[in-house]
Amino acid sequence: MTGLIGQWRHVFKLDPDRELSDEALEKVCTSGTDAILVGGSSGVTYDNTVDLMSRIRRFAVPCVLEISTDEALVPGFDLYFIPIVLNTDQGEWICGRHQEALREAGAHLEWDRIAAEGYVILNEDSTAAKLTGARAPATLKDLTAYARMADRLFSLPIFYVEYSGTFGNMEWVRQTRNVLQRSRLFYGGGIDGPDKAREAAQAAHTIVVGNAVYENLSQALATVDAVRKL
Ligand code: 1GP
Repeated sequence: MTGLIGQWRHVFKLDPDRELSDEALEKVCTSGTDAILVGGSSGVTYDNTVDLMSRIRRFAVPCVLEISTDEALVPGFDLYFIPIVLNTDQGEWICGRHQEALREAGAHLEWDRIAAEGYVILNEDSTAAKLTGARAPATLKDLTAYARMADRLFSLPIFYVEYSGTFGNMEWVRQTRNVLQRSRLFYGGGIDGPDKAREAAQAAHTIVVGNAVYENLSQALATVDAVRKL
């Protein structure tokens, strides 16, 4: 199942803590995107995660939970992504919380449905950066060092370049993708329509569109086609 990730070019990220009408959700799920990623940095609970999952489940699109809190570890998703923040010195976000969760649930997990994501958060003003104490890499060399760490040292299936809320430096993204041998580069942040989607998809393996779904749905939906036509 995790092998599928290698084919993905476009993903929508939906936040269980934000409102989305049934009509909007249907458009997102039937848009032709490769998967729906469910996750958020704040306000994610078991109840709002179950609720969103069951609404997405009415459609055939693969549905993935990005686990941000073990309180919201809801069964029934196709895949589970576990973020590991590489650019923080707060150990709880690297392996502390993960170890605690595995102490309780580790013996019962379906490991072929689980993939770790090595995150580097570049927008220090984002909720995710503030929460995890992430410090943005100052240079491309710093960023590619994290990429090699994810790819070679830890063999992580996903290296996630996270600019959440702001559009990043695509030249950095492209050069970072080029150092990866096994990890898939996911790029997320500030993709608000087809032009940025195209630019980001030329730099990254997989692009993630989040906020635009809530801010401007038609522009968000247009990102799918923009990537397909590349
Ligand atoms: C957030 O990378 C995703 O985790 C998407 O970012 O919300 O800025 O699209 P945006």
